[in-house]
This record gives sequence, C-alpha cells and structure tokens, in this order.
Amino acid sequence: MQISESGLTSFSLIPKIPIIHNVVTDSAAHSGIVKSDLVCRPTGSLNSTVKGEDTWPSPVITSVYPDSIFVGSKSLLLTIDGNYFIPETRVLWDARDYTKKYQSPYQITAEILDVEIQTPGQHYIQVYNPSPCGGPSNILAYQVRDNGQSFPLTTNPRTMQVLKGEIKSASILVQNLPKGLIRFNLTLTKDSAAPFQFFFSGFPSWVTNPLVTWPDNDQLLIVGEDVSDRIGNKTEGVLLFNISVIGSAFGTGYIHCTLNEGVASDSSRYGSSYTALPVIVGEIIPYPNSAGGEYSLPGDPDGDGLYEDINGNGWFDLHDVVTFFQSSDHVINHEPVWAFDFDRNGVINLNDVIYLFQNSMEKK
Ligand SMILES: [Ca+2]
Ligand SMILES: [Ca+2]
Ligand SMILES: [Ca+2]
Repeated sequence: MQISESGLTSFSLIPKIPIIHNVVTDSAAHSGIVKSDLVCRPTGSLNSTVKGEDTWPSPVITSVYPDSIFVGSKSLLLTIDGNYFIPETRVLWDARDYTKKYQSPYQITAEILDVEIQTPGQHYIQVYNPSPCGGPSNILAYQVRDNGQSFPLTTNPRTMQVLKGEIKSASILVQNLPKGLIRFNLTLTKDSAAPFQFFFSGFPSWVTNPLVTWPDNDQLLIVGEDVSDRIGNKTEGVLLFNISVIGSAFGTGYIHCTLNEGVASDSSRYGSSYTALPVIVGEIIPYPNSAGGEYSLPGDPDGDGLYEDINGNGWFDLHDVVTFFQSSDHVINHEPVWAFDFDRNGVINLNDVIYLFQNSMEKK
C-alpha cells in the first residue's frame, strides 16, 4: 500500500483517522523505539508472524453478523469478526464511518443508521487501521435484502480492480423482476475525487428507446424500456447495461447506482433501490534490485493480467521467480495484489512463488 505524506493511504473516502496512542507497548516505549521504526508485517507476508503488540498491520475481515438484513429493518448493529483490530480501528460502510465499539483484536462492532437500510441493495464493509503500519482491510459485500417488491440492483464484478491507465468493463443488473418491466431510469454517480473515470458502454439487445445523458461530469442518467416484452418476468439476473472504468490514480472510490424509477408490466412501480461498485485502482511500480536500485517496470508477456516478467526485461524466466520470492514485502506493500496473485486466491504468499516457479518450468 502506498503511504502518503500525511501517513494515510490514498483512500479518497476515508474519513480523518484519530491519532494513535496507547498502542506502543511498554517494552517498545522503554526501548525508545519510535512508531515509524516498528516493523509492519501485513497479512499474507511470507514472514507472516506478527511479532509483539507493537505492530498493527492492515486488519482482516473474516465474517460479519448478521450476514444480511431485510430492507426497512430498524437499526443494524453489526459484529465484525476478523484479525488485527486495535482500539483505533474504524469500521466503514460504503466508506462512511459507523464504528461503535472495539471489543478485541478479533472483534469490533458498528451501528449502521436506519437510513442506510431503507432500500435494498449491496453495500461494502471495510475496516481501517491508522498509520504507520495500518491501512484498509479486504472489502466485504453486505446485502440489504429485497422484500419481494423492490428492484434489487447488483454489479458484475462485485468489486472492480483496475490498474492506472487500464480500462475494464462492468455490468449493472437487476436480480428479480417478478412483475416484468416497462421502463427503468437509473443514475450512476461517482465521487468527484474518485481515482477513475467511467463511461457508458452499451445496452443489451432487449432495451428499446434507450437514453443516456450526463447531467454533470460525475453523473450518468440511463433510461431504457422493454416495449416488446423481451425479458418477461424473469426471476434471475437481467443485464440492464454495461459501463467501462479507466483507472486514473492510485486509490479506491465508488460508483453509486440509484434507481429513480422502475415501472412493472402492470404499471405498478418497483420500490427504490441502490447498489455501489467499489473500484480499486492499483499502480504497478518497479521491483527493487539487490544493488539498491530498481528493475524496469514489470510486464505481462502473455496479456492475461498477471505480471510474470517481474524484472521487466521483456521475458519471463527463473530470474523473475527469484526476484519475486525475494520481494514479498515489496509486493504486499506497494504493488496491486491482483497483478501478482498467480494462484488467484486473493492474497500474496509462498504459494504464488510456487505457481510462478511451476509456470516457468512449463515454459521450458
Ligand atoms: Ca501474464
Ligand atoms: Ca523477466
Ligand atoms: Ca495468491
């Protein structure tokens, strides 16, 4: 992760994090260790042991209770289970801070406002440890469940990972149309500081009388109809339209998708609906070399989105495997995980080295 001068990661929606205190243990304080000298061992590191209480790596979410809630419920007290929580850990719901109480390194609670659960849709939970060692956790999708009358929006993928300068597409879907659909009208909004741009990239063939307008730079209004009743009353996912996203800077932001109007085939109206698409923008930087300098920019010789040419010399061989093995902390702290997650399990660890090694053997 990249630490800015202020000590926070460049997570544009993160609210101000309180200054750390009480975290350095007595032994650390007595030995005169200042916080910035402490060794951070983020999760997934090859040297994954977290030594002592004077380290506070990025936290990890493993589960949340309750794991979903029905739309319109009164208040929502979430219990988040995971690891590496500290008293200063913050709990974010769609990047809004609803931290309630630190319970232990393995548990923290959040109280979500009623207004957040009045429309069905998907939301995002992330926890955050302050600097110098902290940072954001993994993102957990949280469902405010449909009561059967609404218009449950989702996105595919659920979370978007894109490199700076790279373009990727995403789909907006509605999960259930028990009464069919005559017309839909949606607004997509991104925060003005979000580290990406997005644009409309196409309707499926059933959409008639399509209309796409940009009320302003950060907002897209999309209207479509199903005049010839091509989609009927589908109860599985229906593609509404596609968008494309281009990463412009390192960081994370959201595209908010709100239903303005959804009219059923019998002219009744679907309830309001909302979903958010988190977009994580990563930037690949050169690996350090043993002479204290750095290699060329890593490359992806076969164009599959995984950057096997670690030393950036134009081809992939055993030297890349060795450099990758020696640079685990660099990968975890500075590179976008998904570009080097060779076994595609979401974390960087020794198994990725093994995958890369086996890959290099097959190439021979
Ligand atoms: Ca590749
Ligand atoms: Ca190479
Ligand atoms: Ca992996």
